[in-house]
Amino acid sequence: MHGWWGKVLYVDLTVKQVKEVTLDPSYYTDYLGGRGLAARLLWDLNPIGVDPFSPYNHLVVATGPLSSLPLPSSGKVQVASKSPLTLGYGDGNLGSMASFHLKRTGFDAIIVTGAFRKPGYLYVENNRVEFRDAEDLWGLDAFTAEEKLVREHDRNTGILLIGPAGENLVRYATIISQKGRSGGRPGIGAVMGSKKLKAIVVKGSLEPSVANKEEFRRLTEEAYNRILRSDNYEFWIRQGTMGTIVWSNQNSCLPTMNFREGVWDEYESISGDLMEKLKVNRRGCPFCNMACGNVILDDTGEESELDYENVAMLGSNILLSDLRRVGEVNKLADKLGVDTISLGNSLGFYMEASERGLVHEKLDWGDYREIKRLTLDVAYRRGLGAFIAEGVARMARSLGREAEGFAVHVKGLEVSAYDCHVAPGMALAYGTSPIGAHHKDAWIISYEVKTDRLGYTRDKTERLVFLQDIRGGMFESLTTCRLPWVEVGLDLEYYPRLLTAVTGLAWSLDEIRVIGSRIYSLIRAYWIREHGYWSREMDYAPLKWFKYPLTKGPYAGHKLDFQKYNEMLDMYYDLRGWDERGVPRRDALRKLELEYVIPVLEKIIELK
Ligand code: PTT
Ligand code: SF4
Repeated sequence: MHGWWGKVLYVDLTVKQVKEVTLDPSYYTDYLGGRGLAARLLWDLNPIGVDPFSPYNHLVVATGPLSSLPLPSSGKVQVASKSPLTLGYGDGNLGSMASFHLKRTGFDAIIVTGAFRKPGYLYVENNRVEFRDAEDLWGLDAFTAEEKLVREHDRNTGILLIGPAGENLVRYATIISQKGRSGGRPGIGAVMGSKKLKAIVVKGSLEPSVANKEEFRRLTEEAYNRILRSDNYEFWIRQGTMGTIVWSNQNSCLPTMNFREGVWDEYESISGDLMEKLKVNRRGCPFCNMACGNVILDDTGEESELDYENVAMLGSNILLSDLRRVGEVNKLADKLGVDTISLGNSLGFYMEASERGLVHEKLDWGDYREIKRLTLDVAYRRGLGAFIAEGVARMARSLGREAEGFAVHVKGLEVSAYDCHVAPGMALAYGTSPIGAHHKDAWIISYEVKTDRLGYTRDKTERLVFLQDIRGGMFESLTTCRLPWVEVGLDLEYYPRLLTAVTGLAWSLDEIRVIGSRIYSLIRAYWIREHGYWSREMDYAPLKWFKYPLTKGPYAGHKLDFQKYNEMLDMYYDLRGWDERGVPRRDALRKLELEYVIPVLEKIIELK
């Protein structure tokens, strides 16, 4: 096969054994790689209902057929497991040299099961695997531990590791790489922590094969040039994702005060324009010619790499109005290995609970000193930090009914940085994202703003399904960065053409969409299997956007309409081939060649 090695590395930490497993070629042609492959492997390998922190939960680190080949922005790697935050399927991706090296080990993925008795790390060099001691790394922050690992091995390795938050099983701990890349929002870092696995260090030297080298070279050269010549390139290079702060404020979707408002009068204090003035460096992922990691010096004079989501969630959402201060909390989150989106949500939720008098220990909006202290306390699960480390859904449940009304999450995963009081399509995107409320599967809000802001239409629902298939299906599985397409308009057709050149098999965008659809239904089946039931309420956007209208900005007085949201959800289910409960229909599963999930689901729920 070209594009895939056809085998994965299976590592059992408990017994310190490894085996090479050859997969049936259909695992690649039907699921591509990255997310698709991970979802299939977790379905196959995880015991039903496994506790995410049990040694029997599997962690999958996967590349795809295009990842880390010399083509635009290909340096991503997927990390996936059963999530300790949502108890459903969870994943994320990182732009990291770990993608480059894993791709060159001769394995398409590393699957980790079991748990070390004492802290350890994995060293994988091509097909050689070492189980190494990590007692001297345990307890160190992710930056310091990575420096030690670089000294131990050489700089030319790929390193994925966790900080203290992962070690202490913070439910939204992530996996970190290269001092500022983070992936696995639904607590995939905590799964590593539960296995006492501090790091995975990979080094690969095999050359992945490409079927049609000449066509591949021609396409990649053309694609790189198109990116450089695009209209938006110059602005993107200056601001990257940080340009979205001003856009969100203008369009009334900048999360403010725990998603109470969509505008903030101090937005300029955290804007991309200000970031440009403070910028000292720019970083990027492997093979990217539109590097977007903008680095400033934070409040303590150290480097902090900023992105829109981090700054909105740790800025406007908790009323912290100074980019250097936001940068400091962002850097702490990276060092500790905690997700900035869930952290900003959890702090914002607690601030609102405090304002309403629902908690004893007070926390004021924008209290920088307390925010810093609590960020550390979350990672070490100290005092109030241990409560906040549980995430919004669990905190709300323990505080009672009133708190559940302002808890901004879907299926337990905290919402990314777009307020949806006036964005029904985006609200549905959060509602139906396959890992809980993440924008990565369908950033439909930009389309919504340009077309029909207030409509609950079939057009938007169709667009949402298309975006999910492409972003959540294709990009997450290929596994490459989607930003060349989203931000500088690289034609989507490049991807099937590149895939054809690499694999030697003929691919069209429509065929890749079918794979996207298959992955969505498989992940839905996985959620149903793990939860043991399903109901459409699981796909509802947060209650807060239906209940409390905006009070500021051009859309003051607006909120989501519950009945119309439900009508859109019905359209969504119809397009996916799912019934009115959100359960895939038997014939839809057959059509997607997912027959193998039918007998499992039938034991849990009646299939229509
Ligand atoms: C992603 C999520 C995002 S998405 C952001 S900023 W964004 C936050 N980044 C965090 C961070 O940083 N540190 C931290 N401690 N927590 C963080 N949580 C948040 O995590 C990221 C870029 C970005 S920046 C985006 S939009 C795009 N996302 C892609 C995606 O999802 N898929 C894909 N195929 N390509 C993408 N390209 C872009 O990648 P999660 P990264 Mg991250 C520091 O992974 O779990 O999906 O959460 O991957 O290498 O840092 O690149 O305005
Ligand atoms: Fe990484 Fe940004 Fe390049 Fe995407 S555009 S590969 S996130 S540097």
